[in-house]
Amino acid sequence: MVATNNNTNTNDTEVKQDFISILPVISEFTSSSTNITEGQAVTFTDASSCSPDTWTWSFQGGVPSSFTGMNPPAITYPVAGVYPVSLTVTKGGASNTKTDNITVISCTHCTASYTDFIDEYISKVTVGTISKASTSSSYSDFTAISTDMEREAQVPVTITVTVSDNYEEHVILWIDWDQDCNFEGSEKTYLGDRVGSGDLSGVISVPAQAKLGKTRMRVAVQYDANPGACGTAEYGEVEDYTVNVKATLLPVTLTSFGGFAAELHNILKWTTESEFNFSYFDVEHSKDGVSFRKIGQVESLGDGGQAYVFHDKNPSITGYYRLRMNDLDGLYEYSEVISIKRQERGDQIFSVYPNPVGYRLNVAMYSTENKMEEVNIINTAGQVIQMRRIQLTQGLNKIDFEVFLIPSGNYVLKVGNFKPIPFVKNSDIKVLTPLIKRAATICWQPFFCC
Ligand SMILES: [Ca+2]
Ligand SMILES: [Ca+2]
Repeated sequence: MVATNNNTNTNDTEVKQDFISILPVISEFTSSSTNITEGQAVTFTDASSCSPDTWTWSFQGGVPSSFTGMNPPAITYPVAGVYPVSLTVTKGGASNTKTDNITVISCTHCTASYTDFIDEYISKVTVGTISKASTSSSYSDFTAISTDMEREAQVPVTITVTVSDNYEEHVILWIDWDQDCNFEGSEKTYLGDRVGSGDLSGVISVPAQAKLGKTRMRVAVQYDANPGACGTAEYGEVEDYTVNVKATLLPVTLTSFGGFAAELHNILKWTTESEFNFSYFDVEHSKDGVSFRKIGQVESLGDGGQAYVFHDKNPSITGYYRLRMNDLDGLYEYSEVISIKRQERGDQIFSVYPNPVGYRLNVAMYSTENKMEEVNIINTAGQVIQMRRIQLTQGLNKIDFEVFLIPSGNYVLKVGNFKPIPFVKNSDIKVLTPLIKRAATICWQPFFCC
C-alpha cells in the first residue's frame, strides 16, 4: 500500500507491506449445541475447507473422547465442566486445528411433594412406552423409566388417578423441553380435572425446538386445585419420569443399497420406499471404512418409491460407500456402509478408439500409480513416428492423440511398459468438422459419459 500526503511544501510517502497467508487446509466444524446439561450429547459436523485427507477429533470429558474420521458419532458429556473440542485436519503433510469449548452444567430440578397422599394418588401413567402402575407416595422418582418422543410429534397420554371418595382432582404434566432444569409454564400440559377415580387423557405436543436427549417429565395430581411443578402441597401426589427427545425421522426409507465393480468403475444402486420433504443424497467414499468423503450428489427424484444409480469413476481397490440422506429441513442420517472390492490389476490399456482412426485416437488405460510415461506411435518398420510424455494418475486415465498427419498404415501404440496395442491409420477418413470435434472431445465413448 502506498499513501501520499501532498501539501504546499512537501510530499510524504509511506509504504506498508503485509502478507496474506494461504493455508492448504482449514479446520472447521459445527456443533448441535455448546451449552448442555450433564448426560446430554452433542453432535459435531465437519465443515473444513480444501478437502482434507484426515480428520482427528479430541473430546476432553466426552464419551467417546476421540474419533478419527470426518463426522464423529454423538458425544455424551456425563460430568459438569467446560471441555475443549479440537479438530485437526491434514492434507499433503500440512495440518490445521480448530478448538472450541462445550459447557456442561449440572441439572437439579426443584423438589415437589404432598403431605397427604392417601385419599388421591397417581395409580398409572401411560405414555409412549411407559406404562407404569404405582401405589401412593409423597413423591416417586421413576426417572429410570423412559420413553422416546420425536420432535413435532403428538403423543397421547393417560393418567389414571385413584380417589377414595368423590373428590375433584386436577392433573398437570410438565416436560423440561429446553433442558434448563426448570419447568416453565410453556412446558405444561394440562390434562383436566375429574371427580373420583378414573382416567384423564390428553395429547403432548413435542416442540420442534425441543432439545435432543433425555429430560425430565413430572406428573402431579392435586385435590381441588391445579398442582404446581415445585414445592410442597397438602393433598395429592407427584411422580417423575424421563423422556428421550429424538430428531424427527427423515422422510425417506431406503429399501435397498448395494453396488458392484464394473470394468472401469464401481456402480452403486439403491431404492427408496417413500420420500416426502426429501432433498438429496450425498454419496460418500472411504478407503478404510472410517474416513469418508463426499464424491457425488444425487437429487431426489420426487415423492414415492424411486430407484437411483451412481457411478464412481475413480474407484479404489477396496472402496467403502455410504449415503448421507438430507431432507429439506437440513436433517440427515446415514445409510449402512457397503464395500466393493475390485480385482488388483497391473498397468493396462483397455481400448483405443476409433480403430481404424482418421483424425484423433483415444486411449483408455489403467495405471497402478501416479507417474510420467512416454507414449510412442511406432510404424511397422519399428520407427517412432510420434512421441510425447504424459502424466498418469493412479486409476483410470483417458488421453487422446491427433494422428491425422501420419501416413495411412498399421501402427502400434506403446505406453511405457504397458502391453502395446496395434491400430490402423485410415487415410480415407476425413478430418472431422470443428463442431463434431468439439463433441468428440467432450464424449469420445459412451462408456465415459454419464
Ligand atoms: Ca403413584
Ligand atoms: Ca425448562
